[in-house]
Amino acid sequence: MSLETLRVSPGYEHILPIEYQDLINHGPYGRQVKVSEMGKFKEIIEEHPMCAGCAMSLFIRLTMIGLPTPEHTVLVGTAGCGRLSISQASIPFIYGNYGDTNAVASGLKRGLEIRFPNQKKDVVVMAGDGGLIDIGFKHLMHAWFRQEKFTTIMLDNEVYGNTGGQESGMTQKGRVLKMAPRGKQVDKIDAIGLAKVAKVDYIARIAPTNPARVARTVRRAVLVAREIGSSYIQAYTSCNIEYAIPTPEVMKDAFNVEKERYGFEEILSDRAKEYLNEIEKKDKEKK
Ligand SMILES: Cc1ncc(C[n+]2csc(CCOP(=O)(O)OP(=O)(O)O)c2C)c(N)n1
Ligand code: SF4
Repeated sequence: MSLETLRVSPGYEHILPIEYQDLINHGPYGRQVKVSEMGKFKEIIEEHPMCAGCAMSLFIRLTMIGLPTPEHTVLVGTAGCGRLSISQASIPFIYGNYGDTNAVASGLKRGLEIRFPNQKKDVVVMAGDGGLIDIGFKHLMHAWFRQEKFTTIMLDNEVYGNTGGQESGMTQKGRVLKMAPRGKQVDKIDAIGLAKVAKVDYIARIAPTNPARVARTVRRAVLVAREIGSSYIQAYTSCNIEYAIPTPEVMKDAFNVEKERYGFEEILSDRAKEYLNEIEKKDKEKK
């Protein structure tokens, strides 16, 4: 997809739905939108079938705002709750088999580089903790070791939400779930630590408590993956159903978890730091 393929051809305006025209004329394609402007532009994702109040759906919505060039982005997802909304976005979406996302994204990014030598295309994987750290573990790690240039976002709700509450490698030790009635026997996997071992160029841990920070983190991760190497965001996105969090308490839970054990952390390689400094300096000069 590109801006040119999205634009309405002259003379066809009257037959295209107003929703589409709105997206092209007042959406985030071709310009960087801000979280503070939410409600004033047409969003890339507006409707989805995820549970009401789900923090994961909020995080995904903010991710769409952070993408630096949505018109040149391809999203890769898989089975799990997140794909229910990611597949509704006005961005090409590829459904990898459960566990295969990071192998699919590796090939996709390489293919796009050959097909579009003059236009950078961003590839972003968004998948659950089960999809990435359990069944997708080998593809996740190998893509990192190969320094593949795409972004992986783990929607870490610390459970298999979509299939009714099995424990994942990211579930905390001791947590009792519908399908882990004895409580998890082993520790949560240190995926951030694994990313460090694999020398991932940009690593962030985040909870959806600060919308502008989510968008900025996504932007930085995608920019690093565009030019430098792999990037990884691990996002706490609670499952109100499986953890029985009443909908009005979802944000309170996010703040508590952030304070206790999910504080914002950003780890950059020297080359990623240098690259982002340059871009952000230019952005400031433009303002
Ligand atoms: C190869 C394969 N194995 C198992 C499944 C069944 N399955 C669908 S979603 C899911 C769990 C999703 O959990 P997670 O990846 O953590 O995402 P969440 O739903 O919690 O967001 C499983 C096991 C599948 N679709 N494909
Ligand atoms: S089951 Fe949990 S993670 Fe899935 S949509 Fe519902 S609240 Fe969100």
